[in-house]
Amino acid sequence: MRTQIGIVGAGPAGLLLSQLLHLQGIESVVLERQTAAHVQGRVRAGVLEGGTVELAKLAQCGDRMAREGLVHEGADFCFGGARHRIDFAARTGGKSVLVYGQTEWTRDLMAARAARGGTVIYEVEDVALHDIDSDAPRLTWRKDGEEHELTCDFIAGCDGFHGVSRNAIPDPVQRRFEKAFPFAWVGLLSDTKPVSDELIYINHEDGFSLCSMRSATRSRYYLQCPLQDSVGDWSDDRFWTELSRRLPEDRREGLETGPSLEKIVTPLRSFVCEPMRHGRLFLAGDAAHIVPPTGAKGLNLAASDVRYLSQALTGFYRDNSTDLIDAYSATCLRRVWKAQRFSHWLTGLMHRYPDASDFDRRLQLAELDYIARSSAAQTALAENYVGLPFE
Ligand code: FAS
Ligand code: PHB
Repeated sequence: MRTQIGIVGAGPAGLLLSQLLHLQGIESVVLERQTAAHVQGRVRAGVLEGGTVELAKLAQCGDRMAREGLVHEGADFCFGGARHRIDFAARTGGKSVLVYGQTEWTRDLMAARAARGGTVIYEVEDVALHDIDSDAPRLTWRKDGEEHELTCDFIAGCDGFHGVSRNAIPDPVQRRFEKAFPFAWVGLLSDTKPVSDELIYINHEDGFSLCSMRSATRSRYYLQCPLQDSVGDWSDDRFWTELSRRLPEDRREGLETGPSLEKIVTPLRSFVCEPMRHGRLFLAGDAAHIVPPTGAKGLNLAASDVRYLSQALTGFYRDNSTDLIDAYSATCLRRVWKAQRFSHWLTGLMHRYPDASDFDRRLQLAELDYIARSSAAQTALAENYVGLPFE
């Protein structure tokens, strides 16, 4: 097989890149190891920055998102039993975020690629990258017992944290920066009315909680839990009881409980691979970086990488220019590290650290109290939450 761009991974990054390139007349082939149903069934992100929503429109896969997504102009931050709403729109000149599940957007992206005859090959095995230092890189894989090969001009590694692409960057070149957090999140999805119209971030004596949603009838909740916990440790009853305890008193009454549709325990980690480009290989999304989900940046970072990469590849084919290609890694990493900074800061602000001293706890509460009373502090939080401007 021959194409212009070989893409590994059919998650949001790989599908969005394939769609944006197609609209510029650039061919791609996407290789995915799971089934389409498996990819679509993964419940992950829920909050999209305005820049991500704009990119979805540009990719002609944002119609349902615009119809069904929930515009949120603020969120509540709770500590010491009190609720403080931060008005994102007032602090950022009218910017907001859109609540729209990653599963829904993945469905829209899959439909858009299928409608335009995109080549997405599911259930492939043993994808391998070859000759990424040459101008004729190759991908090989196995499917239904048969060996396959794709020659292309460039490879986009969009295969997530556990993919193979990152490892194609040789060790002396590749630098990894990582930090593991001493706690995890247990997440629950339920067809129950959300406890509030907007998200609630809670710093409670017994740990962080987050009240989010996917629609007016589907809720998404998270509780901080010990790293060693597993889903089996968290019955629905235990989850609802603990969530209710951590809610501010005036919200407890309105908590609607019900059977979980899905439960996960996910550890929190920060990770960055530098550079995000080596030869004819570009990394985008979770293949290059992971942020703790506290700041809702993971999916949005994947979208911003793809924005830069699609612009760079378009510049190569349309203007025969390598300027944006050569700048890709540095441009992405400036945005990635700012998102890492915000996610790390918000995680530190909202979680209970097992080894925190009483002094640390007082500092945390003092910073929360400062944010609750300072328009400058609220503006800093809001401008990061809604998404920093693109370069
Ligand atoms: P993805 O991991 O989504 O997609 C990579 C694709 O590559 C997958 O489909 C995988 O099957 C495929 N692949 C992997 N190896 C392959 C191989 N060798 N060959 C072929 N295909 C291969 N972000 C938020 O903003 N908010 C959240 O609340 C949030 N919650 C999360 C919860 C969990 C449990 C996880 C794991 C992530 C969460 N994220 C969250 C982050 C998440 O949304 C990612 O940022 C987003 O999925 C990134 O998209 P991709 O880069 O496309 O990677
Ligand atoms: C979610 O709805 O899954 C979500 C929302 C905001 C976050 C993290 C996760 O900060």
